[in-house]
Amino acid sequence: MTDIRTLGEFIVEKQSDFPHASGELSSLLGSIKLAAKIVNREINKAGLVDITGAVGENNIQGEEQQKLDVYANDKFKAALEARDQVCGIASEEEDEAVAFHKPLNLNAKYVVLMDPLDGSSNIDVNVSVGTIFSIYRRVSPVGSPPTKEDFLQTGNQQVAAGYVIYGSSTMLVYTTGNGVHGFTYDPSLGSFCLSHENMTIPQDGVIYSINEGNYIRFPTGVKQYIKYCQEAVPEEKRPYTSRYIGSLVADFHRNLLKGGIYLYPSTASYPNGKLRLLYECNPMAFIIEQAGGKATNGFQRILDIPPTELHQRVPFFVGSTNMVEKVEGFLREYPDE
Ligand code: P6P
Repeated sequence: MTDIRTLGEFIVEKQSDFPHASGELSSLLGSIKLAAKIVNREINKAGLVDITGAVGENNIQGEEQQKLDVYANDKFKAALEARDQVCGIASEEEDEAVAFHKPLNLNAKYVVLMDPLDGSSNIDVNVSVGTIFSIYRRVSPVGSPPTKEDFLQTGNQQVAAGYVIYGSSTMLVYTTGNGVHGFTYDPSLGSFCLSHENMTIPQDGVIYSINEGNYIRFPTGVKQYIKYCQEAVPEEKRPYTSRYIGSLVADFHRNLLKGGIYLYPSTASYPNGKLRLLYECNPMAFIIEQAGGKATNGFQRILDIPPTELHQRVPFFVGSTNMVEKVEGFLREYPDE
């Protein structure tokens, strides 16, 4: 008897941890698992088929849409609609929220917000990319289409969140509020197998991830933090190291395993930060808190920020608690007018 525990088995096993578990959330997570396998297959072929070029269109972010962006969005959307647990989705690749209209979907309890392929500009250079998802119970009455309020819920209302990292191996990491669990895809089995149960992030770390090319317009507190990391510490060899992949999921995942902090503060190009609150920061914040870490906008817990619009951006500091609190200290000590 092997000790392999697949994602499907684990979800069902843990179903009793989830209040009012009726199997619907388990089935919803199963649809995400299916779409992840399909997207993983295409990403692995990306270098071989003409699917990595831009489609010549821009998404609402003004970013050139890569074919795989669109492909991933379509596959996750279709998988979520097919399983009848979701009444609608919001996505980085969709200007507006998308309501599902089949009768079974109208009676569904959940909405899903996602970045179907984060870091997609890295695809053509074979750098890891990821899918990020966030799940809420709808607040509007079942039997009707979802409303804006269903999608603009505060992050602390999430019932589940997770990401898929398409890297040297493909992993799915998720939480339903009972710890963080990681599953590694085994293509020979076609299954995600439990590889990292109860993931926790070290309280401290030596890795900081930030695009220092934006340094000139960083908040003073962030500049002070970088200086703190780089200062030679006489009694110690240089304790910190800078690691920035340019793909949130990849930087986040490494820091979750090893300890570290990812910083995307306000910059000249992104005065409110670049990352989106609803489908990047909130899910990653839920995961990191469940793993014992911290996520703020520099002054406020990410999960407590009330959303105002679907694609809003926030400054984002996420990772080992001691490191995030160090940055918060510098931001308080060196306030910018
Ligand atoms: P920059 C990818 O577009 C992304 O949203 C994150 O995955 C990544 O960490 C960040 O933006 C990279 O942004 O401005 O450093 O290229």
